[in-house]
Amino acid sequence: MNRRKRIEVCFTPGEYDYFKGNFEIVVVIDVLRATSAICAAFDNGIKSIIPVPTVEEAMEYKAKGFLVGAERKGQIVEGFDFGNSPFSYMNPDFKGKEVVLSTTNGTKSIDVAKDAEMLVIGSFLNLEALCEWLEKQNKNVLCLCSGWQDKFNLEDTICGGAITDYLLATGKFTSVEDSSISAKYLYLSAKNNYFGFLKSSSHRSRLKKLNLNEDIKYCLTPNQTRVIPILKDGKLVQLQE
Ligand code: 3SL
Repeated sequence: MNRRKRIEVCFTPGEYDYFKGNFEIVVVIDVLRATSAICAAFDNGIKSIIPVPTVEEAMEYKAKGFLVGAERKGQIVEGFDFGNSPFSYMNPDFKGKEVVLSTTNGTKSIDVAKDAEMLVIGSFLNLEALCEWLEKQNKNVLCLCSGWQDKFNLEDTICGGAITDYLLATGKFTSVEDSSISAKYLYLSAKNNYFGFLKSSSHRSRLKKLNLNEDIKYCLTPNQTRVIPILKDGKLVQLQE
């Protein structure tokens, strides 16, 4: 008998331990902006990204001569080459390069889940390609939302809900956790206007105050790329099918 696989949503990296070990694939999501920036980077020809959870580790790479980006609370950390805007990767100088990246929540989630059998990067930018690929894998899937400093956030949850909704509709998956069911319903409420739905969300307001409205619009525009970044030996590279 062909049993259905699970698709579940974990709201924050702080809750990951409760889900850990039951899923062969973990999809790390940080819509605003880390995983969107990572997808944009691969779409623009970057070779690899070394994600690091702390600014101290990022500094060590910088001292060794690596090209290093670091963001905290939405801003570029002083002394680093770039931050977390997807637009920074559209610079042709990044093509074919390896970079190091540390962000407030996104690279922390990657670190928390780095021992998963497969860790891939999800965002609205690569939503369709990712869902199609996940459907074909016949594996249990966990969407790990990065949230904000271990608190729930709306944008990652609706992206996890979009993946859940797609996979449940195939009939090959099931969800048993209330987090996954609520993520799906939040997605269904948001899907006709992500930007409007997130109007008063905390991180949208935070980024708006930093004049990053164009970043928000870009990150909330689905299906701009078919790249699927995957973690291999501590580095994010583009999945080759
Ligand atoms: O938390 C993160 O990893 C970042 O994406 C936050 S920000 O959008 O750069 O502020």
